[in-house]
Amino acid sequence: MRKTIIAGNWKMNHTGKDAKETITGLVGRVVQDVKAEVVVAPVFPYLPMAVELTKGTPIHVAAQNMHWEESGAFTGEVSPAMLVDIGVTHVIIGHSERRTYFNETDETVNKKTKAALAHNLTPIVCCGETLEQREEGIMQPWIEGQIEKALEGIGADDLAKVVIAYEPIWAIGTGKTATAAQAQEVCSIIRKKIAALYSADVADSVSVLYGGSVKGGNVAELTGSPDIDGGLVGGASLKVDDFMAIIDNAV
Ligand code: G2H
Repeated sequence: MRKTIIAGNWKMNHTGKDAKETITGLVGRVVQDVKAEVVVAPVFPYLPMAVELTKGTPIHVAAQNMHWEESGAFTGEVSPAMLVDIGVTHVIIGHSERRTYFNETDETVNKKTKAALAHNLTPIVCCGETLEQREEGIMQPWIEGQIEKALEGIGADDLAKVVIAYEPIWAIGTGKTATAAQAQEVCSIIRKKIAALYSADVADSVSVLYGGSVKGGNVAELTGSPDIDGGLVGGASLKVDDFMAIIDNAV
């Protein structure tokens, strides 16, 4: 049985005071027997604070990015070992904003995914198509290609630890949510691709999330779809009430 995962991607938002208030608010409300696995991804400077505040709670802390190398002359980068060292458990990899603005490629996504697994960090690997690609009718091969390249060289044993997030680029921060049917269609394409690359059993063990304007009002329909196991939430994860509505309504 795959677990429901609700992950909040704060992007480059919240300075220390707001980060502390938001996490403290969540800690007070996310109960031990919460149905979903709850993850928050603040910016790098506040990760240690997030880890400290969530100790002993069911809330996990993710980084929004990392480098794949262990250490060395990589100015501005953070290694997987450093994230593990401070108690981070998850890492978002290949978000479309990183692909668009910071030259993240399928190759770097693959290297980062392998490095995360090697360090026992849960990679949340993002994929998604642009509106143009959808309108040109190439969404399916594009998504399948992203999945194949992201997972290249990763063994079946590691797949259950991988989380995939489908985020149609046209639905990110735009207020336009993919319909549950559109999101389900692509999450099913992703699962079938994993089944073709590995096996049906392996595909069945991988959590596939939907991201793109997820809210308390649409999360139940989205996560009620057979191949959608949770949400990667941006804007609506910044306020405790909004994020709690998503956590509480996820199925
Ligand atoms: C998609 C999502 C979180 P938002 O990027 O990763 O953001 O919910 O603001 O569309």
